[in-house]
Amino acid sequence: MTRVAIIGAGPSGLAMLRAFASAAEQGAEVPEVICFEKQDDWGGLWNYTWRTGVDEYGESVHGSMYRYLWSNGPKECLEFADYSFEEHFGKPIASYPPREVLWDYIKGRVDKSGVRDQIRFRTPVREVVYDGTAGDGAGMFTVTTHDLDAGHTSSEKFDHVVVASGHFSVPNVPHYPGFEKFLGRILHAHDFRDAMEFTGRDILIVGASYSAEDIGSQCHKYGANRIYCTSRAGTMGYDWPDNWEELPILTHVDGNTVHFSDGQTRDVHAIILCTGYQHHFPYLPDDLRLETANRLWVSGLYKGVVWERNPKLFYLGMHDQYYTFNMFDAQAWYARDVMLGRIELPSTDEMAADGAAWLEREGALTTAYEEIDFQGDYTQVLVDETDYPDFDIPRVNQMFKDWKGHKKADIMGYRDLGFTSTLTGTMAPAHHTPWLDALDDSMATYLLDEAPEGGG
Ligand code: FAD
Ligand code: NA7
Repeated sequence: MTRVAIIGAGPSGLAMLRAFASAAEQGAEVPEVICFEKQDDWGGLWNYTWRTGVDEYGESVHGSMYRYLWSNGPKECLEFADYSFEEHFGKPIASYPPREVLWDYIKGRVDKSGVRDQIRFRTPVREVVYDGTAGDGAGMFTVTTHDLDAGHTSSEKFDHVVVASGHFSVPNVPHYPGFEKFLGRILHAHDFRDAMEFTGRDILIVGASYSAEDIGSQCHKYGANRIYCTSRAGTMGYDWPDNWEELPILTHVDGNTVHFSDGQTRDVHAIILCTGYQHHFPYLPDDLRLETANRLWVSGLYKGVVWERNPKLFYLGMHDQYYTFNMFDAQAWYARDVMLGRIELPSTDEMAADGAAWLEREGALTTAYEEIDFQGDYTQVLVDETDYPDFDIPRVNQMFKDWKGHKKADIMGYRDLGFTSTLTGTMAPAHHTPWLDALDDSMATYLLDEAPEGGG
């Protein structure tokens, strides 16, 4: 029997399990599928951990999410096309749920599919080796894993490997002169856990993307005194609260004083490096390893999924993301259909030419709206080639564009607005408490119909 190894049980790996389960439900003969997950539960980044650094086994901590994290995009843009939020929660909910709510939703679909026993938890993959000639189709992968409970490693053969280990976990940590003598705390966003640590403090945030924006917003919400943002690329351009200031890139640090390229200085208690992440696959050899920056098109992957140099290997979730869960699903459905022989791959040259065309289009993108359309078009291609339920991608593109506009209009208030599900047609109700006042991010409080006594 054909055997498939999936590396990681986050949203991408779970999409792969769900794709095979869906085919099996429809009577298809599916391979034996085993998913290896280094953490002790599923959900990937959505499975919050308080730990930083290394875990109880000495493994690097995967989690980059923090307490009080709320979705930074509308849930209607990521809804699984085969499992609506309304089906999961039994009622309509607001558009920007906190992390625990989204984790529950992710778990709900795979619980229902009965795939948990296909996952080996606390089992990091240590090495993947292909024993044939790349591209000959005859070889097998040897996957070596470490059972952390039993404390031993073992190797198994697989026909296919699906890499779904994420790419927002291993931090990109730049150095600026004077960091080594800074008189406060320097941390990367990956290790940020609780904004209350910075209540009353003056902080510097380095970077100008999602983490900078959201960690800064969290710190403001939980009472940071002053928030300074510094970046190479220019300002984020939002209408920030009065205690927030955007500055040019820092040049160096002297004691607690940060110096910026225009000669200004500010004194801070802490520096949070929101400087992005690395695609990092220490278990893969050179010939199988994807190397890329965080971008909307990734070279070397046909349809963004198939490793062109050895099409028995697949990657999921490797692009920079507007679309998330539903795009991972479409990718998983595509990878499944290649593995099941339902999709025949073209020649290596044709795959490369297809990728080159996407890369060229990506290179010409100049606005966020164009980027959204680009990723929507890409997702549509995968949906069209598989039986993943068709969902209204032009509407989702429009929701992303509206979301951009809402943020521009009110960066602290955009989460209070709602969107209509493309699956159910239901307009999301307003949450009982505006995001800026909602200090309790628990699922229990979030799902209440009215604000609890004392505030939500
Ligand atoms: P991950 O969620 O990273 O899962 C990868 C899994 O692989 C993990 O469980 C990990 O333990 C496992 N793994 C890693 N290495 C190994 C190994 N060697 N062996 C075995 N298992 C391994 N997206 C949104 O849609 N909305 C949001 O609001 C949002 N907020 C975000 C906030 C933060 C701070 C971050 C970092 C990301 C956010 N994202 C958000 C994007 C996020 O990347 C996706 O939602 C999603 O988690 C990606 O799923 P994944 O399965 O590809 O990767
Ligand atoms: P991103 O989106 O990859 O952004 C990384 C940011 O870090 C970006 O603004 C970069 O600016 C900046 N950066 C990178 N290196 C440096 C150095 N050396 N100095 C200054 N600034 C630097 O990562 P995020 O963490 O924001 O978002 C990733 C995911 O997490 C996302 O899905 C969110 O939902 C949460 P640049 O443009 O390179 O100058």
